[in-house]
Amino acid sequence: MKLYGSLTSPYVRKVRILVREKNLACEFVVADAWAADSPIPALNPLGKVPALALDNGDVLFDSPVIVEYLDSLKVPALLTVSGAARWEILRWQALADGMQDATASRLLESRRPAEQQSAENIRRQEEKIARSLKYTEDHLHSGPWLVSDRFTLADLVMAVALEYIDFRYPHDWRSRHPRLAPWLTGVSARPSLIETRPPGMEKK
Ligand SMILES: N[C@@H](CCC(=O)N[C@@H](CS)C(=O)NCC(=O)O)C(=O)O
Repeated sequence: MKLYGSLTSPYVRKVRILVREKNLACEFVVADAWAADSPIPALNPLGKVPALALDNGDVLFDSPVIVEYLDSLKVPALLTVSGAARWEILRWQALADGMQDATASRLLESRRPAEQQSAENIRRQEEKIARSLKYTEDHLHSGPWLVSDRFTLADLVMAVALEYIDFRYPHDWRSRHPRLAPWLTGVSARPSLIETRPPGMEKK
């Protein structure tokens, strides 16, 4: 298997962490979705990373699809649990992906020429992020994990989303969410997170 993606994409990082946590044999191919000669549109018509090329020639894309496939290959399952926990994990993934979508939208808007920027769009994205941070703080349990009594995809995706906010929208969310900050410190100490941190992303 080959995983195509950039070093800075949080969606790609999610998959890389899962590969590392499950010790799967998967080559990582660095590819820039935005480059004129990018191999990505030939793999994914949406032109986005991550894309996972399987050994049989098939290609999977969209990180939730890829993590579900990879998780099914080998125990321990980080997602493929049954019952209420499964829906909780998938909801955390939807929230984390949405936080990344909002952070990326805000970044792209702020990089447009000043006269073309929409302050309204930036404000809307920042509100989504603020509400999601509060939701996460409000739904933390007393233990170290978001769902069940062990590390799951929920912890993985939320840690990636929070570190992406620190990377692309640095602001003091920690003082407003005093339980979330130590929670992230605990999860982000895992080797899988340390090894996949993008160049230039400092650990808080
Ligand atoms: N829903 C997709 C989002 C992937 C995504 O937005 N990737 C970005 C990189 S962070 C990308 O490839 N953007 C290129 C483009 O939009 O043309 C997923 O979860 O895989």
